[in-house]
Amino acid sequence: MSKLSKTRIILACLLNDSVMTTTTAALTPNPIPDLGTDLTTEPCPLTAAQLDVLNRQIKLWGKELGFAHIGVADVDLSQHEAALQDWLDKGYHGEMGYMANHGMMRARPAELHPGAIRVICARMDYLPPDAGFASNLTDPNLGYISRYAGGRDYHKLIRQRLKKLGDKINQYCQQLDFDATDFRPFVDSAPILERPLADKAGLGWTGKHSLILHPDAGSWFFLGELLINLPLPLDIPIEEGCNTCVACIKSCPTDAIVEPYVVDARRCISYLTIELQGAIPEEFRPLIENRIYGCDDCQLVCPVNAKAPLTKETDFHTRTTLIQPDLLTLFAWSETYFLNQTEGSAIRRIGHKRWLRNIAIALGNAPANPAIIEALEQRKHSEEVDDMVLEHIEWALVQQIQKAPQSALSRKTQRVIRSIQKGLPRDA
Ligand code: B12
Ligand code: SF4
Ligand code: SF4
Repeated sequence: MSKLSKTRIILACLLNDSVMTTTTAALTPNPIPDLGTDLTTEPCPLTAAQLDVLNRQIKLWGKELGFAHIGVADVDLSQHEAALQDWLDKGYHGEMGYMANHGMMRARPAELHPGAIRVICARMDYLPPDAGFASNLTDPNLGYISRYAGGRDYHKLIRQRLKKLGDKINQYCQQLDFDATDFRPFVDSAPILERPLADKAGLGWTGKHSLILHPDAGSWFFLGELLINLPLPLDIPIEEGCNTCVACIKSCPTDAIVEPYVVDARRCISYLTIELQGAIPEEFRPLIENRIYGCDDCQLVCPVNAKAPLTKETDFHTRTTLIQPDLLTLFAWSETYFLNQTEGSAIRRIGHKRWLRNIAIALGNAPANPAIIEALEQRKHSEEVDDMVLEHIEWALVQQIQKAPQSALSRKTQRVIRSIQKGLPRDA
């Protein structure tokens, strides 16, 4: 079927939208784009009743596919364009060029995928069992890895599930002799404003930390979307529930939440440890403490997370080597071992050099320890270290040496002691 006739069917469906009876929001038609075409030539074969049944079916299929909540929004994000532009104008995206490259297309799903008139928004929970947040953050000799990243990379998993959902919708429509269903799954990587869409689709409200949260589900979940050309009934946004709380803003280690709902990514530990390619600015290094991949603090202090469910996906459980991991052990990983241990994980994306960079900072922040100094000294001479990593190792060494007690033994004596501990453990 040609793109034009598909568009005609879609627009005819849109006109039919006004007879839907499911939700009040469903009665609000989208503005119809002026495509200069005759909209009446091909009637939409799906009736409002059929779309209503399909809508309920989509939610059941979503559950079967592991999504905890599915909601439907229209594609109009025009009210977010000014906030997005302001965020970009202030440079809050830092080095994330892809955030600015697509202009306002990020707020215009219908431009991203022509013909799309609805967004099926999905939530998948990722909180692993035995998260051990406090014990991990309290011990400065352990690395803290954001809990979304300890298991399998979510991008592929969620996209595959969304594709399956789209295929089911397609099959259903084909049974009704409608073979023009057209959909496209999105998860994170593509330039779409996922949170405002999820907010519209009733998946939760936008918290002051800018994440989506739900009274029954907290915020430990990923979002994914299916852009589609069917005029499904719309869901209704839920009421905002932060009220007077400002816990996330107050607790952010780097003051990255510069005003309610607005995060300056350049200050966010998630950006600094994951997105930033080069050196981490010195002012942030002590504040990062032992967080070596991402940060969860604004979610950890959020009272709404008290009720958050654990993930049902065993793939999101934290891998054994990443549970409360010892910094020195992680720092000793060769590139080959790093690639092997992080196979299929989001952590792999930052590469071994940025991994070492992040761990070097955490080692610099750890209490004075001759073993840390030795490990840093050793790494300095490793072939796997470039100038960027080296600079962080030098910084960490300075921190370690400065923290060593004034009455400390000479470096030579310290080395002798370490040799004794290593070589003569019985007599040490
Ligand atoms: C770039 C990005 C980042 C950047 C920037 C974060 C940011 N707050 O913008 C960095 C690297 C810092 C980051 C960090 C994290 N991210 Co991130 N990130 C994204 C990405 C790719 C784009 C976000 C974006 O467009 N930001 C630009 C701003 C302008 O848009 P926005 O915040 O979405 O929405 C604005 C408007 O809607 C408007 N607005 C909405 N409501 C209201 C209400 C009022 C009153 C006002 C004034 C404004 C307003 O203001 C908002 C803020 O400016 C999305 C995926 C996606 N494609 O959307 C994931 C995404 C937002 N990230 C996610 C996650 C999980 C995280 C982390 C928790 C990861 C971690 N543990 O380290 C942290 C949380 C940090 C935080 N508090 O935001 C999830 C969030 C899931 C959820 N429950 O909401 C997403 C959706 C990925 C996914 N598919 O699941 N992220
Ligand atoms: S993830 Fe951490 S650094 Fe980023 S806004 Fe939340 S608390 Fe602040
Ligand atoms: S910590 Fe408080 S202000 Fe921040 S998102 Fe949670 S409820 Fe809202």
